[in-house]
Amino acid sequence: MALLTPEDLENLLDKLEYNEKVIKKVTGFEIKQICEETYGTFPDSEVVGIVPVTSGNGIIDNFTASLAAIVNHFGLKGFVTEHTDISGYNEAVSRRADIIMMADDHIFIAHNLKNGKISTNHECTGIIYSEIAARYLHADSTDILVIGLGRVGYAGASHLAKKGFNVYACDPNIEFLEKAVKELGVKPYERNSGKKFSMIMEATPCKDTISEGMVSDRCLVSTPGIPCGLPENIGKKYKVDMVMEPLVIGVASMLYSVF
Ligand code: NAD
Ligand code: 2YG
Ligand code: MG
Repeated sequence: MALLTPEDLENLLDKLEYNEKVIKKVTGFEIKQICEETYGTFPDSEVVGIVPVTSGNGIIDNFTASLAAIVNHFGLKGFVTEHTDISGYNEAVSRRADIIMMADDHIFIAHNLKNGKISTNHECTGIIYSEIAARYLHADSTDILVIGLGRVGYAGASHLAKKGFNVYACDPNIEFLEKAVKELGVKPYERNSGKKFSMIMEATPCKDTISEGMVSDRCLVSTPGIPCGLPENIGKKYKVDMVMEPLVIGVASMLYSVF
């Protein structure tokens, strides 16, 4: 799995502000509203304890501090524990956290100790980015393309299929594609089919995954993928609107899913 770098976490709230504007323009909604409607939940002054985790590749500079800033931005009270790992978890509970957030190299979770709900970043990121794509005001049909069917993309495709969208998908991993066809009823996207999309969700760790043949004029690309999968020249030529942000939107989705 590709890990976040401290550079990804620079200027997070500026990137959020830019993406808030794009999301409002292309969907008519704010991120908070989309989260509320998606999960049917609202914040209730929860306290969020954020625990640094040293296992595997260890602490990522600014990761937990960024989470605290995000939690505070959404109107909750977040704190980073002084201790790490199990001691940090114990400290978060002792300091009366309602929700614990913590990540190792494999999984990033939010756990609400009050109601028992637990969420993962990969699933919540898939849900929120696909939900944003699905709300495109100028969509030409209910056809939507999901590029990448790993942990995030599969969750997105699953969410869209449940919402009744006509989901097309591609992934060079044939097993992943076959699994999504069988379990979710998605249609494999054929490169030479000539089919273009007004809504695209991209969830890969690769560049240039979006080709000219996929995009219709003024389409929306909603992508958590790092680095960006949309080549700049294609974005310009087809006046593509793009939602792409490294952490905040997915974390907002995790929080609302456990309220
Ligand atoms: P993953 O490794 O589980 O899945 C990635 C999938 O993309 C794989 O199945 C791979 O075969 C597929 N893929 C690679 N090249 C492709 C191509 N050209 N066309 C179609 N599919 C292709 O990764 P993941 O956990 O699902 O994460 C996906 C991306 O999202 C990563 O870059 C990750 O860092 C990022 N991410 C971002 C956020 C955020 O908040 N922005 C949150 C979680 C993950
Ligand atoms: O506590 C710490 O500082 C570290 N143990 C955090 C490790 C997080 C690793 N995970 C990732 O980098 C991401 N793939 C998940 C974060 C999603 C947002 N892009
Ligand atoms: Mg995000």
